[in-house]
Amino acid sequence: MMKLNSTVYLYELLWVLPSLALPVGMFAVLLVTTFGAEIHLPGVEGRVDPNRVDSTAPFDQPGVVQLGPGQYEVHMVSQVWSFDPAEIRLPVGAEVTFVVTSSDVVHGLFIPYTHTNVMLLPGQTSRVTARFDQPGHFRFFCHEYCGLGHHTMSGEIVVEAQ
Ligand SMILES: [Cu+2]
Repeated sequence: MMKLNSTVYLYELLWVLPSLALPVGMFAVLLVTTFGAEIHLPGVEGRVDPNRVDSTAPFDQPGVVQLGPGQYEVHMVSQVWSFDPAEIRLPVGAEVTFVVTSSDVVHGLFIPYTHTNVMLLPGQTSRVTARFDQPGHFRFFCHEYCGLGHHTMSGEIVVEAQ
């Protein structure tokens, strides 16, 4: 009788320990990615009056600005249901910071094959950096449902070989 009981406890222990190790391990992964790899939710990069986007720098002049050799900034405005600029031309190897806001409702900017995936909130500025090492045409999309024309809200980045 005693032997059976201790075997049962051993089996129980074998199940309990992994069930403790799993959440502890996941928490450790969370700490490493947050503080080690700095993967976290974006903070507030900047504020802009959503009613005055048209007349507030840098959104009064949407487009591509060259900051230095291979360094670019794209000032972009999203609205129902388009991006301004909708076509962006860059040389291959460009490192680009997208500075984007919305002048009406919540939109999103998703550029496949890059790490670019941000929400665009009216009143806030989103800032995200991507590198384009391959020539080609890269479509980008609004990925926050923003009304009837949401599925038509996209643009294109043309990366040109030097
Ligand atoms: Cu949208």
